[in-house]
Amino acid sequence: MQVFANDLRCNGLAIVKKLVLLVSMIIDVVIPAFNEEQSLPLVLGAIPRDLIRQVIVADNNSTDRTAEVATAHGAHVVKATTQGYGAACLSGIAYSRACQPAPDILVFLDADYSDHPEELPLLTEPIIANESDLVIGSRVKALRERGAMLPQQVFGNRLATFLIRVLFRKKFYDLGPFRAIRFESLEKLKMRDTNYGWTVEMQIKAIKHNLRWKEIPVHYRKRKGVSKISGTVKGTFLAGYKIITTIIKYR
Ligand SMILES: Nc1nc2c(ncn2[C@@H]2O[C@H](COP(=O)(O)OP(=O)(O)O)[C@@H](O)[C@H]2O)c(=O)[nH]1
Ligand SMILES: [Mg+2]
Repeated sequence: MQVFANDLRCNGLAIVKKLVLLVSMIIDVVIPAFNEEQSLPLVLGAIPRDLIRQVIVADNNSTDRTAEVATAHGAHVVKATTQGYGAACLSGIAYSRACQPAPDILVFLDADYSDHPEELPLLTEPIIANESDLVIGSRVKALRERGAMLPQQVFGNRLATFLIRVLFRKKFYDLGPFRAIRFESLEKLKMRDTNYGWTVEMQIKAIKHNLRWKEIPVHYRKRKGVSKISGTVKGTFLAGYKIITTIIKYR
C-alpha cells in the first residue's frame, strides 16, 4: 500500500511538472506560403491553437489571396520580399524573435495541407520533456497516402539521407518539412539558406552542433493546389542540386 502511495505521489508529481511545462512553453508556428489560398484555411483550421501562441504565415509575393485568407483565419502574415522557402522561414523566425517574450519552440509546417497539423504535439512533446532539441516529422511509407510524395521526392530524400549517412555518420530517414525545434537551439544554428537547402541545412547543422534530435513518423497526404517545388521540373532539379551541394558544403 505504501509503495502504491509513493508511486502515485511520484507519478502525480511528474504529471504536474509536465503540465506546468506544457502551459509555460511558448510555441509559435511558421508557415512558408506561396499561392496557397486553397489549402491554408484547412491547415490553419487543423492547428491545435490552444497549444500555441501564434501562427506566422510567411508570404512571398503571392499573387492569389494567400495573405487575406491567412489573416481571416487568425494568422499573422509577414511579407517575405526575397523569394524562396528558406527566405520565407527566415522572415517568420525574425518576426517570432522580435515578439516578447521570445518563443521556446518554433514549429515549421507547409501550407499545402500535406502534413497533418493536429500531429503538432507529437513533435513538441519531446522538446517540452527536455529529451530533444529538434524533432522531425518523418513521412514514413506506412503513414503516407499513395502518391503524396512524388517519385523524385522519394529518390531525392533517399540520396540526401544516404549522403548524410556516409559523410556525417548519422542516420536520418527524411528531410520532412513538418518539424519542431527549441528556439535557443535554432538560434545557435544560424540558418542561412534562402530556398531549397533549408531543411537539410538544419539537419546537418543539428549534427554539427550536437543537438539532441529525433524523427517521429507522421502522416502525409496529397497536397491541395499546385506544387511549387517537386511538382515542377525546374523545382525538382534546383532542389536536388541545392540539397546535394548543401550537404557537401557543410562537410
Ligand atoms: N513563402 C514561400 N513559400 C514557398 C515558396 N515555394 C514553396 N513554398 C511553400 O513551401 C511549401 C512546400 O512547397 P510545395 O509546393 O508543397 O513543394 P513540394 O512539397 O516539394 O511539392 C508550401 O507551403 C509552399 O507554399 C516560396 O518561394 N516562398
Ligand atoms: Mg508539398
